[in-house]
Amino acid sequence: MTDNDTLRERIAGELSAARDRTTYLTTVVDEADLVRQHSPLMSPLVWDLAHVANQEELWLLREVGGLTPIHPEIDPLYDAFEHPRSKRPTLPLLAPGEARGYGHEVRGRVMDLLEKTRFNGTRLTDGGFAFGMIAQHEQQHDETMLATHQLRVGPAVLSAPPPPAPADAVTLPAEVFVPGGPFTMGTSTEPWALDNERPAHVVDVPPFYLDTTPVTNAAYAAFIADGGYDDPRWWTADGWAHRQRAGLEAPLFWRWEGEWVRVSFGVALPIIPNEPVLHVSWYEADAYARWAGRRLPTEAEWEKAARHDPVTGRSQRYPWGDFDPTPEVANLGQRHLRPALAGSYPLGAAPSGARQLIGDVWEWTSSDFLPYPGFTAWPYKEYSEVFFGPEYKVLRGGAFSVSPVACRGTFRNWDYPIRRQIFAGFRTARSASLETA
Ligand code: AVJ
Ligand code: FE
Repeated sequence: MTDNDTLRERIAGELSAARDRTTYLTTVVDEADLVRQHSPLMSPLVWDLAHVANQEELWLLREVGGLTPIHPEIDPLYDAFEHPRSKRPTLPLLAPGEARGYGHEVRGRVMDLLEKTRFNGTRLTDGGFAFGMIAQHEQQHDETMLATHQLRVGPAVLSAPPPPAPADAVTLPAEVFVPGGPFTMGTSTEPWALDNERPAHVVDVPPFYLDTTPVTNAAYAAFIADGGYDDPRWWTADGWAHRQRAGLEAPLFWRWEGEWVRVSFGVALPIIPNEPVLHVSWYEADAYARWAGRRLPTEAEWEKAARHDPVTGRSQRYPWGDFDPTPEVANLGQRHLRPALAGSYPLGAAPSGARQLIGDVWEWTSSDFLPYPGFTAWPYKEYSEVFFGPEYKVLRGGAFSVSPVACRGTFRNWDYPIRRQIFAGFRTARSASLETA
């Protein structure tokens, strides 16, 4: 087999894995549920269904293949910048059957195109970039659709086996030490990395300590029990104003019934104490960290803890090394529908000793979403560039909800600091040198 054939097989596998997940998430509910808006924060599922097909047509059939548009008249309906999510149910969207048919038609032509494509010569096809981007895009929407499922009210329709139990978590230290000094952040070589992860550049990071695992439900419940939501000392001014206005008292999907109960995909159960906390906003994560006498890690600290190998001085692709994620090292890909207990995945530990940096829960960092030095928008400004600025905070590491194809040591996610429907948790840090504390 040539390298081209190997890449072609990998692409075909990633595209069909994405479509399998899309199909699952959109066939476990009935048609009424597909067109209904489950939350003003989310699109109807049927919008995501046609949007992924439309992006696939735009980038692969039209841009790479030079083919004539199939349905140019629907492009504006599925342009995320033309219509906010809250308005999408009022649009003349394709019906579920039509959306599925459109996706099927596009995919059939993409498979023909894939057979003919050589992966060099143009920047879009080099290393299969555009195909990788489209597989990632569909998987990102599969994660968005999973968030819609979590917001949906009604009988449970999703199921998955529980994550594996941790082998040795009780003996773990609470925090790990990351020595100061330069490390390489971002990438110039990862073929399917998106524009905001580029280019690789050296960042000098002072020494710091980082929680070995994400913050747990039990630790977070202690913050609540200590009056953390009623004490403005722990909150930034914006965070406190938001806490007051939105009436925040606990993570989203938690309710008090003499004990804390969490609703997960339609099933209400008491919180699992040692499970990483989920569905907290940046404001809540930041307040918890201050209450704990700590702070959120910066994005550079997070990536250094996750990738820097102090022995070789180089940055690995992942905490565990350079090989792609497997079920033994990280909880990814909706294989389980909840985070694994804190301290799980010893084989996925970073050189720093930190666990679960990849998978389980997205981790809020203290950093604004900004371009790296030398950034250029590619292949379109609306993926990253239009979001750069202080309104968005960076999340790292992916969660159980995201596919490995859309999650790397360099992958950057971002959202507003008030958002909680995403699969976000966090861990805390402290500076090692007093000057920078
Ligand atoms: C990277 C998750 C913030 O969902 O807004 C999907 C991904 N971009 N379609 C988003 C994305 C275009 C993006 N996030
Ligand atoms: Fe999209």
